[in-house]
Amino acid sequence: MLTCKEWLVCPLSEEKYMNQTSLPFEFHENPEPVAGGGLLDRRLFLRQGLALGSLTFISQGVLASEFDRPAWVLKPGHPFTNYGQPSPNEKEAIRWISSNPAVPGNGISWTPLHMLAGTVTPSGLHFERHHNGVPQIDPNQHRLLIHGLVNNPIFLEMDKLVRYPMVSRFRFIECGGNSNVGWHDEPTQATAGNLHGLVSCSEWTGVPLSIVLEEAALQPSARWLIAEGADAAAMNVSIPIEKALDDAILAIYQNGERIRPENGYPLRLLLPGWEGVTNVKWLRRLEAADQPAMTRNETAKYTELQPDGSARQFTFIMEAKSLITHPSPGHRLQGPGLYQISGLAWSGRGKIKKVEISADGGKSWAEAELQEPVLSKSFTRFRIPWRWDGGKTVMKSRAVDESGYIQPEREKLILERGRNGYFHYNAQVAWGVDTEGRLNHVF
Ligand SMILES: Nc1nc2c(c(=O)[nH]1)N[C@H]1C(S)=C(S)[C@@H](COP(=O)(O)O)O[C@H]1N2
Ligand SMILES: [Mo]
Repeated sequence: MLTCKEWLVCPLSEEKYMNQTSLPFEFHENPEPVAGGGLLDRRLFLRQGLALGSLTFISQGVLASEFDRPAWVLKPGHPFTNYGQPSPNEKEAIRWISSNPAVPGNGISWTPLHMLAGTVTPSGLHFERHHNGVPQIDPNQHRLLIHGLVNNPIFLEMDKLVRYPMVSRFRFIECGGNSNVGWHDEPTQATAGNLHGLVSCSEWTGVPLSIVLEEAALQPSARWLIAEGADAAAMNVSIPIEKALDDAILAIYQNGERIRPENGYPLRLLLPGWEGVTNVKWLRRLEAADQPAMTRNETAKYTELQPDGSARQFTFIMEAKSLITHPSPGHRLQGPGLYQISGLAWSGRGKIKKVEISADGGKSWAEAELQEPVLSKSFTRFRIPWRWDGGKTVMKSRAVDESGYIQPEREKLILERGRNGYFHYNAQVAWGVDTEGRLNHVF
């Protein structure tokens, strides 16, 4: 549920952005909206931001003598530490944990997407899904076994694996169950992170799986790889050989440092763009087989009952999605004025091509600015300026990826998949704005 605290969001200084009459833009004072509800040209901030580079943002009229020196200027600071921590003033930017009290190692934690900016998820805030706790693995004893339908079975220690050539990729990981409250009848009221934060984006570094598989020499009948983790759940899933040979990575580093224990230390399988469960953590075994193993997580779980009674199975790709993170539920707009709408888009099929925003409940749309670089199967940050008139409205976003796939309306998704769903909810998300500047989740 909504945390009691509200994060106040003040309108941007209109005069700083708008009234620079000496600036060479076609709009100075009141840029024309480009869509209903007060959406403005997506390049507004960019262009004026550039030209404003030389302007000072310190309020005029403050005298140096009134500018008291704060306490921390008057005495030496703290000594430094071996490993940095976030500022103690940022205690609210934490993961929200939901675990089974009977089995505390089984549960999830959400990334606080509504508290973060940019595109990289700090490692300590990467979402988590554990089936049986976080194993404490001694990397010197950890081994990866590659066996089954291979001509050269391989037994790899970590110190051998790190001698293979590596690659680095910014890639998101999203649980197939992310956003599943979207299937409910009524919109759940919670923050954007607590509704949609089973997705995170890191820079992963490791060895392309194809290199190691080449060494193992797959037999022609090998069509699947059964991947197994070294946790007490011994979680395992079946992966088509095509994906393993395409862009799968034996990931060793996350955002520059060794993967965090929670995210698979010392070795995890990364299958870019594919549902979280296939990204096996604490990877210890890859068995080449001619058919899938039909494990729990590809039969009882992570399958989807369709309206006609059949089940979708092996629905690996996470389809395009977008989410307005700012402003979002929990944030409170402080009166009418100019705001920046910002959020994240991602697609398991490749790059995000376009994100459109509506500030009038879907009647009209305007294209948001995409922050460079736009990377494949990675978070893309979008932004658009918006002048809120103080009235009640609904804002939404929709993503289009490079395959041409358009993030569906909720009604369309439900029409296609029925109401028995739990996984793969990727419909457009709508936030209602009330006249008090509060945001809430609406369908
Ligand atoms: N060994 C093992 N791998 C696992 C899991 C697990 O419980 N054990 N959970 C899976 C699921 S369901 C998801 S969504 C992702 C979550 O990865 P994260 O905890 O790094 O975010 O890991 C997958 N890999
Ligand atoms: Mo998951």
